[in-house]
Amino acid sequence: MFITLEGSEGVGKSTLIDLLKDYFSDKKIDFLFTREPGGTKEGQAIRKILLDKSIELNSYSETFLILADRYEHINKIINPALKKNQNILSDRYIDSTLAYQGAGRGIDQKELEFLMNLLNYPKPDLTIYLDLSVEEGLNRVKKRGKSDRFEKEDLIFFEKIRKFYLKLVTANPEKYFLIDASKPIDEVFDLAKNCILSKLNEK
Ligand code: Z5A
Repeated sequence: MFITLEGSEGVGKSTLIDLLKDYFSDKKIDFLFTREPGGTKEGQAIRKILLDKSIELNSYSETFLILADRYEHINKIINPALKKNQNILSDRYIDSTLAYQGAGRGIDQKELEFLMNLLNYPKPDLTIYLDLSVEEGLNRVKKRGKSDRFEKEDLIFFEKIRKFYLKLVTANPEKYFLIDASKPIDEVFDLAKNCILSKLNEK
């Protein structure tokens, strides 16, 4: 089972993943948790460049770095895990590229799809999307302190990203599970956990 988690800044993905890790480990259900960018050693080096506020990147250079990270991730982590029939949950995946580089940076969606198809990537069985107003997400991130290269973007950038995600999720209800991330974290966790368990039972 291949699950991905998506959403804009500060929606609570990392917080939710920590709770899911504890839950599945307690229940002795094997789950591999990984993330993009930075799911591999090579990806961690790429992640440093991507998040470094002092580095100016053209939108295409940013995209190529994201795709290099993903290629490493697919070949070194995701495909081997799927081959072993392991459950895997990735914090961000292809939809992040369509949302951030496509809707956010303005790269044509067809171009992005062409580039991503070169990666021959496995498709997720389920994507959980955490939805939150841009203002609330950025406020949460601000409280946490220090921002990265993406978080210094303006409100309009993140509004475009959220609008894109919502369009994608509404158009494909069979693939996506939307959670209102303004709910208390224990409710968000229950909704995500129950959705994953029912998907696991289906398989
Ligand atoms: N990126 C891209 O552009 N294209 C791509 O294809 C990919 C990625 C794959 C990765 O950075 C960046 O890469 C990302 C997009 C870009 N943009 N940025 N920035 P990252 O992994 O460091 O950042 P992130 O994925 O956006 O995660 P984040 O900023 O760390 O947010 P989060 O993990 O969703 O939130 P959190 O840390 O769990 O929570 C934030 C705060 O809110 C924290 O203080 C929590 O205690 C609090 N919180 C969490 N849940 C709740 C609830 N339910 N209520 C109240 N407070 C809460």
